[in-house]
Amino acid sequence: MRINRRLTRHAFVKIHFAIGLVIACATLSLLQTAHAAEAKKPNVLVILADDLGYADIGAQNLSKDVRTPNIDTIAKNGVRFTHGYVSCPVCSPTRAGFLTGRYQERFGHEFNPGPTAADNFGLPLDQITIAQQMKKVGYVTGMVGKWHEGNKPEFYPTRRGFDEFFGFLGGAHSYVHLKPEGKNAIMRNDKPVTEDEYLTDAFSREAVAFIDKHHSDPFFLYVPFNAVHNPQECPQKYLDRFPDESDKKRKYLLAMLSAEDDAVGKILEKVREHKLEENTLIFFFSDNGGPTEGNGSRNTPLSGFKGQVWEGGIREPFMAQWKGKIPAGRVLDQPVISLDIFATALTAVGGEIPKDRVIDGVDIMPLMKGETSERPHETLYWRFGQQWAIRDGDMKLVQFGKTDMQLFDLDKDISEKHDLAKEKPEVVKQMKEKYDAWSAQLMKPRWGAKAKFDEKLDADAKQEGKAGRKHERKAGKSDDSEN
Ligand SMILES: [Ca+2]
Repeated sequence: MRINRRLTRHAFVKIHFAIGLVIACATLSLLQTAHAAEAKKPNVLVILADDLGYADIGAQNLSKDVRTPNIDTIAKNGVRFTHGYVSCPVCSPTRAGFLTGRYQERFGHEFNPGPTAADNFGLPLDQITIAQQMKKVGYVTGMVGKWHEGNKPEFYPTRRGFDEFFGFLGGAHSYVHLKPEGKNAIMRNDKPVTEDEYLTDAFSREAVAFIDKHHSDPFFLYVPFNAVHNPQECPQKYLDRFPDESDKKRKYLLAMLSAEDDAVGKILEKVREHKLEENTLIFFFSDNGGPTEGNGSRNTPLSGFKGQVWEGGIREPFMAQWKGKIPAGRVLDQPVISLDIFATALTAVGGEIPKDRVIDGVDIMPLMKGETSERPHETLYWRFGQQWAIRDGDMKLVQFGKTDMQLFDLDKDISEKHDLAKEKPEVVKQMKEKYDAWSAQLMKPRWGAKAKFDEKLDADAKQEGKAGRKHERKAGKSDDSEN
C-alpha cells in the first residue's frame, strides 16, 4: 500500500510534469508558428530609373548597345510588361501618382515645379502615401534617391511615411559635386551630408546598407535613382565599357546606365544573400520616357519623348519579380500603369487601401501570377496641360496643344503614325466624351511652371498649322529644363 501510494504520488508528479511539458511545447510551437507567419510578410522593393528610354533596357530587345544584365534578371525572374505606362511624361507628377495610387491631377499635382519651385510645391499633405500605409502594418520604410515631391520640411520624405531617407529633394543633381550646401544638398534624413562617392554608387551603397540593417524586419524600400537624368557625368571606368561608341551623348547614357545596372545588381545580390528573394516583391520602371535629344536615350519604336503624351513619353520599361509567386520569364501585353504598384504592394502585405478617396491603381498580382489574363484597365488617361490622351482598349486618342485630335490603333500602329480620326469620327466622339468625364473629376493645377511650355506649344501649333505633327514632336524637345 505504502509503496503503491508512493508510486501513485510519484506518477502523479510525473503526469503533471508531462502535461506541463506538453503545454510548454505547444505554446512554444504556437509562438514559433506565429513568428514564422510574421516572418513571411513579404518585403517590397521599388526601383525607379529617371528619364530612361523605352528601348534602353537589354530585356526590351530593342537596342543592341545597352548593357543591363542585372536589371534584365528582373524580367527573366518575373514579368515584363510591353504596355507598362506611367501617369505623366515628367518626373514629379509620375512619382506623386506612384506614391498615392491616384492620378495625380486629382489633387492638382499636374506639373513639375520647374527650376524655381512655387511656394506651395510638394505632394499635398492630405494625400496618403504607400509608405504611410506600409508603416501602419508594421513595415520599416526607407527611401534612397531623388524625392522631387517638395523642398520644405513638411514635405520631406521623413514626414511622408519614410523612416529613413538618403538622397536629395530636387528634380536633378550632379553626380560628383556632393557638398552639403544649397537647397538641394545630399541629405541623410533631414540633415545635409558630404558624399564622396559617385552618386549612383552611393545610392547603391545606402540601399544595400538598409537591407543589411532591416533584413529580418518586413521592409518597404523605394530606390529612385536619378540616373540616367542629366547632367551627363560618369567615372571613366564606366565610360571605358563602351570604347566603340563615338556619339558622346550616347556613350555617357550607356555608361551611366551601366553604373545604374551595377547598382541594381548589388541591391538584388543583397536580397539574395539574406535569402529574401522568395519573400520580396520587386518592381522596376522609369518615371517617364527618354528625352532623346537631351541625354541620348532611345524610345524606339515609340514616337515622341519625355514631356509628351505620345507613347514615347509615357510607355516605359516596366517589370516585376517575386520568386516562387510570379512565374518566371513571362512577357505580358496587358496595359498596366505605375499607379497599380500602390494597390498591388499594399494588397500583398495585407495593408489597407484607403476607402475615403478614389484609388485609380488596381492589384495586378492576379495578372502577374497568371491567375487571370484579363486587362486590369480597359481605359487609361493622361492630362498634362494642353496635351491629353486616352487609351480605351487598343485605341488611343491624343490632343497635343491646340491642334486637331488624332486617333491611333496601338495594336496595329505602335509608332502612332496613322491617324484614324477622320475615318472613325464616332470613336473620336465617344472617346472624347469619356476623357471629358474623367477630366471633369480633376483639380486645377496647384502650380504652373508649365504655363510657358504651353504657350510655346500654342505658338508652334499656330505657326505650323494642322500639318505640323512632326514639328510638334520636335517642339516638345526634351523637357530637361523642367526636370
Ligand atoms: Ca524623369
